Amino acid sequence: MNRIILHVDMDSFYASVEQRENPALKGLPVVVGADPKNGMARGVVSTCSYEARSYGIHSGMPISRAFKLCPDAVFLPVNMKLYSDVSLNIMKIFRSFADKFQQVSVDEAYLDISDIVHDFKEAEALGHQIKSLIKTRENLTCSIGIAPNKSVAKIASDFNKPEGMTVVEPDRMIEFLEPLEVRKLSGIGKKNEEILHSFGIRTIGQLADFNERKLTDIFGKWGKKMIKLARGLDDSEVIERSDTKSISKERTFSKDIADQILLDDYLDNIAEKVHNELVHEGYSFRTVSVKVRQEDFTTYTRALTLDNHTQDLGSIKRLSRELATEFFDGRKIRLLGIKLSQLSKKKNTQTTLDNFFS
Ligand code: TTP
Ligand code: MG
Repeated sequence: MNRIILHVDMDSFYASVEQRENPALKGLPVVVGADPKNGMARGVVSTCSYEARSYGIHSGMPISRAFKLCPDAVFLPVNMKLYSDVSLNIMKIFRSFADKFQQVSVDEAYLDISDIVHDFKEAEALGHQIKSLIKTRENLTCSIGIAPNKSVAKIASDFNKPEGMTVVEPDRMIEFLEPLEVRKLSGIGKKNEEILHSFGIRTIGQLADFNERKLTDIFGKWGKKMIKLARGLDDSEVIERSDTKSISKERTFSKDIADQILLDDYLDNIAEKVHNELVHEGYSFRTVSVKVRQEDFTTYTRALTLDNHTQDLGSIKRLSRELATEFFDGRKIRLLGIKLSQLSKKKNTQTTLDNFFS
């Protein structure tokens, strides 16, 4: 069956967030990265606004070089906490459009929308919806690529940046890929590009037509894969890596609490909040962790892992009480938190206790 894959990537992400936070920076060359120290510093450029790109500045370039190219640019330090918060928000928006969702970096994700739209025309309409939601909710712009597979969708989202929307239907895929530079294929970096150039291969079309045996002699297994990608063949699936994802909530009390009944109540309340988010995002969990911070700021965590995934609120309440009880002994507590991890999209309601660790 033909798939429809959407790849979305935010435009000049860190720099756009900075411009959003401080509208006076809109339209200016903004460079996010190391402090240039008047051109004497060593660090690199993390990213820059499109205005700064017109001076030749780009990600990974020494900050001293960026300073030479445009000394009047606005140079800002990396504010990772801010970008991570925005990243969480935009990922939530992307995720709300498809069950099959895969975040690939702080600002990009794949959505398998094969079961959600009938054809590429509808897919494009969905792409516009995503863009407009990102604009109205987060006041940011993104670029979208839609294609029959992940590899081509990613190339397509980059094709017309910023604020791009490129749809590559199956019958136009080869025509789309052929003239592009080999570097556009994911996995082909500077080194591989140089090797390919030395064999006279500059475009994806030339790579697609190259002798497969020769390419495997040069690159091994990767050569085979490279040719497949150049021919527009990629059957890799959009899979959410839920193993790294977790859902957590915590509460710092305005006054430290020692009363066990009150602490139990607060813990139940936090359990309800994490449970709400768990259900809202359609996950089940296996591991519950509890975080307890005492009045002197010493912080403890305890965790329990179940045999099977579950979505059950009663289990979250019971297990978190079990884990926290050793701290509810009259000592004053500043903060309580619950984290659910080992998440899965599957729903299973068994709650057998498997192992206990702290
Ligand atoms: P990218 O999506 O590669 O770049 P971008 O969003 O800034 O610009 P565009 O997509 O419009 O071309 O990376 C996302 C963020 O990751 C970027 O804003 C900053 C960070 N990043 C680095 O810190 N170092 C790097 O070398 C790169 C490429 C990105
Ligand atoms: Mg980006």
